[in-house]
Amino acid sequence: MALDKATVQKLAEHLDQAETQRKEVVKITDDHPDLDWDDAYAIQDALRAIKVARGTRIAGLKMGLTSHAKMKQMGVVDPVRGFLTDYGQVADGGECDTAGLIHPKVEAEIAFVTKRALSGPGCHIGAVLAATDFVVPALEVIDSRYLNFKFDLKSVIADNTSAARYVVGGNAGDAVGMDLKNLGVVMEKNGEVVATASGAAVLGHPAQSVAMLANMLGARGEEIPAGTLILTGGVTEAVAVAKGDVINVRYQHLGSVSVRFV
Ligand code: OOG
Ligand code: MG
Repeated sequence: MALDKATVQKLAEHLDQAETQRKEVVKITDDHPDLDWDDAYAIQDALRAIKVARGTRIAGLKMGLTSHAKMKQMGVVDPVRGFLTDYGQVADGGECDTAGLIHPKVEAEIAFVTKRALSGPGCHIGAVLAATDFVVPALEVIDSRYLNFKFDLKSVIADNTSAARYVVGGNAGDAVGMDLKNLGVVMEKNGEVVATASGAAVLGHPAQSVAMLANMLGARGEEIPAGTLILTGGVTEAVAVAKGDVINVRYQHLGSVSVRFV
């Protein structure tokens, strides 16, 4: 760790305020260039603790930057992990209020729900499939707290990987019987197709993203508990949205998920 505890806490409060007051801030590595990976996750942990102390419940976990489309779009090369909140949840077919967001973008994601705990190191696709209760279609609304959505990997980890809102569809599928690599995904914005992909876009197989999460947590002596919802990361580039836009994502075998921005 390059930062002391007080600085970690101060940066977490700074990012929490950027979110709650809906104001963009410069990426934190500008002022703290030697911030390391442990610092970045320590700030995310402190951010989580601030929210939990305020009454927020953690509703799941997420992986981000797991597809080449996303890595290329953001100019980074490694996946990252974050957490989902109760207040981030938007009902399928519901409205997402842009008044609470800075510059939202939407990602189509395949989500897993575990029925058994998963731990690493050594977690692999086989272990993930065996521990999965079901997969569900989802979409994530990301909203970086950083100016113009520009950041480096450490800054975005501290900012809880741009997590803001998410929608989970109710058409659950069996992870074992389904060809998740070839699962087609079509994203439509206001009725027009804006992005297409298949499940393999996420690390070759979306279950690999869950395995990577278990291994990342395992390195800290933590695990993915049973009953956890996990967003595995956008299969396509994120699409910018504004008030009035409607996003509908169609998933082969899993139905569709939609949201209207108001
Ligand atoms: C970071 C979060 C990426 C995903 O699904 O790839 C993410 C960002 O691009 O702002 O959630
Ligand atoms: Mg995402």
